[in-house]
Amino acid sequence: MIPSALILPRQTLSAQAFLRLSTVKFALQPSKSRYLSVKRTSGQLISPCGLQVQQLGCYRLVHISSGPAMAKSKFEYVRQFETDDPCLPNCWVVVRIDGKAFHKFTDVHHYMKPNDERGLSLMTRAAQTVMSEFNEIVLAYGQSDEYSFVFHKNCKLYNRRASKIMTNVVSLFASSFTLYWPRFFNSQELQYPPSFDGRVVLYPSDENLKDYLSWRQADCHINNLYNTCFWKLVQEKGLSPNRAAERLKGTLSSDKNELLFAEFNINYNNLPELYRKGAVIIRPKGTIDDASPSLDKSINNHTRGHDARASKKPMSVVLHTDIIGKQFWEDNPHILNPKI
Ligand SMILES: Nc1nc2c(ncn2[C@@H]2O[C@H](COP(=O)(O)OP(=O)(O)O)[C@@H](O)[C@H]2O)c(=O)[nH]1
Ligand SMILES: [Mg+2]
Repeated sequence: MIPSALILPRQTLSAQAFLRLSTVKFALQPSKSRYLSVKRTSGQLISPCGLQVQQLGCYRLVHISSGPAMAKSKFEYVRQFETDDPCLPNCWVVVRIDGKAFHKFTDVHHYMKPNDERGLSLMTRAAQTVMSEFNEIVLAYGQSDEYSFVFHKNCKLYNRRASKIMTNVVSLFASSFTLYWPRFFNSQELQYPPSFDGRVVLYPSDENLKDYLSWRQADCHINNLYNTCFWKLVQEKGLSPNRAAERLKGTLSSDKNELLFAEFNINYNNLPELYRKGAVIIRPKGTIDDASPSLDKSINNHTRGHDARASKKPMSVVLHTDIIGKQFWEDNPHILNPKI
């Protein structure tokens, strides 16, 4: 009969001893307890054969190795339900995060309308934290309550597992947003924890990627022009929100530009570029990690991130510039091709 536990006298075990019990491997370390007691794992037969004794001492069980021969519990099969979600090779990986119900969050926290410089700068600070954690990000673009992070098309981060990449980005972004809140809002307290959704989108060509970024910047422009007119009508002309919306219904960009100029003496093109163009974060040439594995597997993630964030190196540059035209890409060819 096989005992459910083996009680071994202390003198029989050693510092380097490995007790091989059937397919289960136990590593032993010194212990103050008098005996080593090895319990039977469920369903596994334990036999004391293979016990190697090199040195006298007293040891306790500290670790069950997880090598290929490791014993499996009867529950192990549930791992088969986990699915892998690798990003297609050779595609740009874009992670976009977006604030959850930020119409309410910005109201509760008294954001300036239509743009709050503190809120937008806080978003960029959180995005910079994400960029300093992941060197594989070649560019980030943000506007309103969203940020897009572009990972190099050859990046090997987390074996390109989409959910692993995306959840790491979104959770670090959210925690950084919360951490840095007081720096931007001073004594105005955070009323509740903000959250963000995240998604991964793959773009197979440079053109597709540029068009994606152009789409987000065009969205920034369209919304900002509309919101600037809307809030001017409400705040300075005293229109109700419904009336202001009526007034702007069906208008073209040129109509809105004209409205701002004629009624408020505002030249839209003179408004801050942060509001009109959003924020583009890029890295200085030579600092993009385009293909190498994201980290030495032996180094723990936290150490890596901590080091990167603690570093004083200028890891990123924030621009408020046009990324729709060719000029930006001609001026910064290293973004798409770090080898240049
Ligand atoms: N007042 C103000 N509101 C902002 C600012 N940035 C973003 N928002 C709000 O955040 C919303 C973001 O849009 P969207 O993600 O579609 O809406 P959500 O589902 O409520 O997060 C905008 O509609 C605004 O209400 C800002 O700088 N100032
Ligand atoms: Mg949102």
